[in-house]
Amino acid sequence: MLHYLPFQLSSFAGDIDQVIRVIYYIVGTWFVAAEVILFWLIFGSRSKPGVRAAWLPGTGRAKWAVLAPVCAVLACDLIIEKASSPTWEYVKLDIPHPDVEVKIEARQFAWIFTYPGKDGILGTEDDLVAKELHVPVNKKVVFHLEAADVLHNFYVKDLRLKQDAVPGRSIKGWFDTNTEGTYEIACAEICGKGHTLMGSKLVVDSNEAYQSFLAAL
Ligand SMILES: [Cu+2]
Repeated sequence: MLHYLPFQLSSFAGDIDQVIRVIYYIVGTWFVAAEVILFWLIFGSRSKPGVRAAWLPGTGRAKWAVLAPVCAVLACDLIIEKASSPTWEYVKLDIPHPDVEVKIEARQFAWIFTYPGKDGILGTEDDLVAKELHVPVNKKVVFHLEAADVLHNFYVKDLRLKQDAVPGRSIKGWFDTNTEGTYEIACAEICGKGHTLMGSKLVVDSNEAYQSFLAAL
């Protein structure tokens, strides 16, 4: 099933897939174990002639029937934590120096992308506005994600990037890309009647094509 994971467009996509793999195998093992125990209990505990049901007080050896799974779940949590914390640090805490900076605004039901104009500063009068997100390939893009009305979520599956957009907040994040092409942007938070139509495109351009895109805005 894991080979259905989408293309790895960002430098952190492989790391995130690795975390998904760890969780997949841990949860998969638990699922199989839980079903085996469930059916064993159902069929093993059926009424037998001459055997009366007994009440177990949950002390002595019986308490380990509860404590052992609790300890195992805690151990699995720590394994997932250990596997995911370097990725979390790389993606969420170490925001790199940007090659491109863009403001991403989500509103019912569209995405608006704002680039700095000639002055290179976002939030000034010469800013450039686009309906598609163009970025140059192999560059680091830092975004400032905002929501104009309700909760939205900026989701690009090929980047393995999914970030809530929260009204009243500007959330900073980053990504990079390794292959030119056009990729889907979706809103991953049910935000109203037009939610399913709230899509856009991430276009990863060559450097020249990106400059032409900016010049045409
Ligand atoms: Cu939305």
